[in-house]
Amino acid sequence: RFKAVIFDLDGVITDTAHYHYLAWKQLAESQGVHFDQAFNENLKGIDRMGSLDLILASSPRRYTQEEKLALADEKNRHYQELISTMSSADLLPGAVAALDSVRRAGLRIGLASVSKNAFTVLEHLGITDKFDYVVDAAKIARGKPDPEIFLKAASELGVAPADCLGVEDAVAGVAAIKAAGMFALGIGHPFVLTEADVVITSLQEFNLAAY
Ligand code: B16
Ligand code: MG
Repeated sequence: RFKAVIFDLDGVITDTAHYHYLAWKQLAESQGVHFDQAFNENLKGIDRMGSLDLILASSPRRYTQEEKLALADEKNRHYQELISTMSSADLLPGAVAALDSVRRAGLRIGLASVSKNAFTVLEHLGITDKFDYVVDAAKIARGKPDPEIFLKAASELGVAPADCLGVEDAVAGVAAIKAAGMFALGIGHPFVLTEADVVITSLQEFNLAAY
């Protein structure tokens, strides 16, 4: 019943969330801010400057815009160093099989990641050519939970939002899919992704015919 499937990247196709965690943790601690896995959950699907603002909110210090840009840059350099050794071994189980099943069913395939490093990650994973359209996060004004990125993917794929299935691991991402008027498939736990239409544990359980 769908005409396109639009995937999130981090946490759905590959686990870059761990690399984001390591890079943010170092940055936060350099500013005297405590950072742990639980806090990292709040940053999933949130863009770079938005994530930094959430971290610095626990600091008593006030930062100028210039200082914030420098800190965001520092985190990004560290993150890029961490992802430079990624390969197809970093694909999450079931990811390639899911992409291939969508292709076989004749649907269009999009990628909606707010990461400005998404193109690099796709190259490392060796799956760039599996997508009909990859949104350039640099051209998106509002991050998730705003629906902009999913609507952009749908319009570039030439498919109405109501005919799209969106796949997300983050609360903000599921909210973006629902705000776009799409069917939301959550990857994770139903008690976390409460807004999703269906939740599965990983793409290993992906079954297009079931939604
Ligand atoms: P960057 P997604 C998001 O990607 C991550 O979940 C989030 O943690 C990260 O801060 C954001 O990308 C920005 O990434 O600093 O590389 O531009 O889940 O939308 O694929
Ligand atoms: Mg994600």
